[in-house]
Amino acid sequence: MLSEHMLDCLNDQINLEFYSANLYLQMSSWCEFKGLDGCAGFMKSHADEEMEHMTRLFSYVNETGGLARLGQVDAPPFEFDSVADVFQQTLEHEVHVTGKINQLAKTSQDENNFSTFNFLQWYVAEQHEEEKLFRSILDKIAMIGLDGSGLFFIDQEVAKLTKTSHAPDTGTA
Ligand code: OFO
Repeated sequence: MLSEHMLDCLNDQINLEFYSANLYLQMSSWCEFKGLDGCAGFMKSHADEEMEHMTRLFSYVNETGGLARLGQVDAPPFEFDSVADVFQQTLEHEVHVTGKINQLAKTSQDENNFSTFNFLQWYVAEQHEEEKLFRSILDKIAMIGLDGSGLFFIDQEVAKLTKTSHAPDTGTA
């Protein structure tokens, strides 16, 4: 059973996961437009992951007797200064999402809603992985640089991460 407040917070998070998916899909379009096929594939697969995050929340709300509600989703930005800008904005967005997940966990704890608190632990672990992943990409960009063939090598390195970036398997939800 979810309180009205908990339900509203979970529905807001559903909306935010949709926005994340659209943001990363839009970024994948920008990367492809710039000939960065590795980065485009990576961001597209990350957009798919965000839709899985959304569906996981959507199912949880409905399984718990609540009504999952889909709201209006803001249009994401579509112009970026560079591939470094894409990944910097991605990291900043993930830090923002981590804050929202932490707030959700806090709310569930304050309400003694331990089922929801337990459900949210998957997201807590996922946010740790996502921030780590995007920080590592920014580190690679700083190391390799964007000059000359640097961009080509970054695109290749990011393409490799598409195959190894998995969501954590905590066995919940
Ligand atoms: Fe990239 O994070 Fe969803 O939750």
